[in-house]
Amino acid sequence: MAGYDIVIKGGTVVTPVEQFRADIGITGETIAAIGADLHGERVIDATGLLVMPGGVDSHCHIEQLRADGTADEESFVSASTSAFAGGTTTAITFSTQFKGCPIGPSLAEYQRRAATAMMDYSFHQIITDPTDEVIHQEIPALIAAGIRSLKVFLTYDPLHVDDRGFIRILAAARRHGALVTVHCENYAAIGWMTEALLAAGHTIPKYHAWSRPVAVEREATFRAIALAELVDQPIQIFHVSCSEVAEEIARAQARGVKVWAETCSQYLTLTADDMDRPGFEGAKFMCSPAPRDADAAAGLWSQIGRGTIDVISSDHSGYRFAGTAGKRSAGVDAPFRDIPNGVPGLGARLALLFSEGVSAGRITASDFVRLTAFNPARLFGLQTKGRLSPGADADVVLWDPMKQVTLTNAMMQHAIDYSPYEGRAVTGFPVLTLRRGRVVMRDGTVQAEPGTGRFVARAPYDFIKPAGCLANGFDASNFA
Ligand code: DUC
Ligand code: ZN
Ligand code: ZN
Repeated sequence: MAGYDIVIKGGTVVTPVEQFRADIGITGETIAAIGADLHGERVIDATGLLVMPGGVDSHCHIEQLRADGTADEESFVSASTSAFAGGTTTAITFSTQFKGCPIGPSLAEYQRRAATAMMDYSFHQIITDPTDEVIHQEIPALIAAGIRSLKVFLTYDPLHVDDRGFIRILAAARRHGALVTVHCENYAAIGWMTEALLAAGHTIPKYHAWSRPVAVEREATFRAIALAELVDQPIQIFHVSCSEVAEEIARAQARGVKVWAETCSQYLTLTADDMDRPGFEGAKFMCSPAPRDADAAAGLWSQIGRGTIDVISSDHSGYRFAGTAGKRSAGVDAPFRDIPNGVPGLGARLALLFSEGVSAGRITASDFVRLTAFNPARLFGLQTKGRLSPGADADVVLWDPMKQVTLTNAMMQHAIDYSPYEGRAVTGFPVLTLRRGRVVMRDGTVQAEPGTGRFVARAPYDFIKPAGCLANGFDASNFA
């Protein structure tokens, strides 16, 4: 019988609001129909499985360029493999501006590298040096090219920008239509605490968490929101690590500020105690903000339940543990200040969240779809991603909700030689991934050719429109 190129048959379709038994018909790269008794040239049996949109991971550091011209070890090819293995089909990654340099050349190099991807991708542009040229020429140009999100670091040498620079970036985003994402930690406070800890001989990885307690993140979050409110520019607060920070965001949301919040799998599953493992092991769990404690994770789940936090990403940022290029790049027992920050999580994100969220009864499968695919796509203007509906890209993951798996690094299929989730038991696991109508993973085996991923340019969309609330009604955003 005539029909679709592919029909996914007999599964339970999960949308952001409901679950129902239906078939999905795919024509070419697109979902063409959802309904009963669909027929196709090829049938994928989904009996007993959940059928969900492929994950959208809106915060991944992949092949990120360094100032010396080298790049992080996780390539677009290895990251795509890991993403597909874990049920993710789209990622937003980071193009970096280096201080004292224009954006253009590093963005061009980054685009060249990203062209090897198998997953679909877009970029956040990190702005470190908001010069007149950057503000008036480069930001408008990259936004026009579909890179509709900027990232600002309020801490980290050499990336951080001061408040005046941040305001200039917010105003440029407002003028040209982009979301601004913010890494919120207080630069001076971390510097002061770090020097004090090192002077007292506290150098091992566990002191990373001591150098940046909750107050440091809460203050910067409050300040980022206040400045975004001043300019009337929508923002997303990245990697919220605890409820106290989420409370700052909830207060602003309640008074109508366009501020959204992301947390990451590591803040729901790791704690500061992981950085206190023997020897250098703790370095495997170091990221910023630092993981807190079990109460903080419980607080995050409750903020997710309240709707304060509506995106869960991985902040995938992998550094190898062995050798001298990754976590040990500053030496074998380097002080915590000099150990690269970041944990790999692109491949593990969905399994961790399904298990800790859905299987543990904290959220529904529809919540899971909203938090890990639908909301990130919607908030970042990826119009054809993160949903199963006619016209959307046929990015689909078939999920066995009962499958019990013990996570290993080999399963992650990334370029990093460890996983912080090694040995963790999860219930629920992806068994098949389709990217734009192509099966790219079946039972853990990934098959896709480098270069088949696609850059997703993002057009203007409602979330990035200013709220229209300006103090005294005066719009200063046209002032440089
Ligand atoms: N924190 C970030 O902000 N980026 C990458 C890794 C990390 O830990
Ligand atoms: Zn960050
Ligand atoms: Zn990050």
